[in-house]
Amino acid sequence: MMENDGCIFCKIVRKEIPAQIVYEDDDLIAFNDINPAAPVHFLIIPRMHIASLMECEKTHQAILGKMLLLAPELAKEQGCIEGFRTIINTGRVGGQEVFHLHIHIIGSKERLPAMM
Ligand code: DGP
Repeated sequence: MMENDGCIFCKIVRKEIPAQIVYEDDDLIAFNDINPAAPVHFLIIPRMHIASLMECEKTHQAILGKMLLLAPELAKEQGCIEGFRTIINTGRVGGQEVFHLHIHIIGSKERLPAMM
C-alpha cells in the first residue's frame, strides 16, 4: 500500500500536519518525535505506508537497508557522536502505537573533550 488516509505518519509525509523534519529524500523522511525520550529523539520512516516490521517482505529489503544506513548519518548530524539507541517497536504487544514503520533514534547531544 502506498499511502493510508488515516495514518498520522502518512499525513506528515504529505505535509498535512507539521513536523520538525530533519531529513527527507524520495524514499524516506526523518522528523523529531513529538514526545522525546532524550535530547535527541527522531524517527526515520519510509514515505510508503508499511504498517510495521511484521508486514515487511523481500521487496522492502532495499528500503529497510536505506533506513538503517541513514540512522548513524543523521544521528551524528544531530549530535550523537559516539553512539545512540535504535528502537523498532513492532505490533501492539511490541509497544507500537503508530502503525507506520519507524525507527526511533535516541541519544544525547554529546560534546567530545577537546583533542590534545
Ligand atoms: P511507537 O510506540 O514506536 O509506535 O512510537 C510512536 C512515536 O511517534 C511516539 O514516540 C510518539 C511519536 N508520534 C506520535 N504522533 C506523532 C506526531 O503527530 N508527530 C510526531 N512528530 N511524532 C509523533
